[in-house]
Amino acid sequence: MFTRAIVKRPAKNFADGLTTVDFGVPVWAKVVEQYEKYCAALVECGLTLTWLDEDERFPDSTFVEDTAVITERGAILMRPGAREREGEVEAMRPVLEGIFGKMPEIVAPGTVDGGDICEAGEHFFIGLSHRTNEEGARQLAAHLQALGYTSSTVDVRMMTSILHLKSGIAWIGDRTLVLMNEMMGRAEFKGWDLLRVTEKESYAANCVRVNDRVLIAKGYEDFEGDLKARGFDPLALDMSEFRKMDGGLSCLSLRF
Ligand code: CIR
Repeated sequence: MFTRAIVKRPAKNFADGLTTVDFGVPVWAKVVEQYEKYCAALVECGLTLTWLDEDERFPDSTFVEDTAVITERGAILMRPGAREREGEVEAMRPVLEGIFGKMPEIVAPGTVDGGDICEAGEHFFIGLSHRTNEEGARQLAAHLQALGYTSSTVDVRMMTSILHLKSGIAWIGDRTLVLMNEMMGRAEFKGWDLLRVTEKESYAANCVRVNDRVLIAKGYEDFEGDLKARGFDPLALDMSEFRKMDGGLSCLSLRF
């Protein structure tokens, strides 16, 4: 059960952030509208929100998930792999310290983006990506082990279709992992109950279980139907403007 989430409003220069996709420039009015609906959805799921001020120094800083990993047993500060985003952690630090006290953190030369970390109950999948390096993954695995969790790595560096591990997978409870088609058959997920997302609905793989609901991107009807067929209760949100900046549902909040 989650009771809280930390969110950070998009800055006016959101469109100046990093992106690898070519879906056009985000339309500011739509960014604001979609963001408000996203936050309202978290509240609808029962969460109390902590708002951080927007920060134009970091156009990607609304994607708060990349700055920390929060577990039931404590939080860990990340060290984002894009130089432009490194400074974002400093705004998050006092907020998390106020809640969790002093935290372990990833230090140089390690880098880890929270978007590469998929919690699955007692186990964590750590994506090795162009943002998360082997040293960062090693440090994080040690911090998680100290908290009593197991972890394993999933190398996605050869994949051009995703930025982070969680662009392609999500844990939605018990032994169930949502997996983009391209990752089906990978040995790392053997023994898990897999819910496949078809090639054409790939973006929908970044979904978020929040208490009784599963937040999903709007417009992916096959996936929505598959979730319902398994007894889940999806809540669909338009993510078009965040997708333009390589963002998804999980990136926009830290839930705990
Ligand atoms: C970036 O490239 O860092 C941002 N434009 C998108 C970050 C998305 N974060 C996430 O998936 N956790």
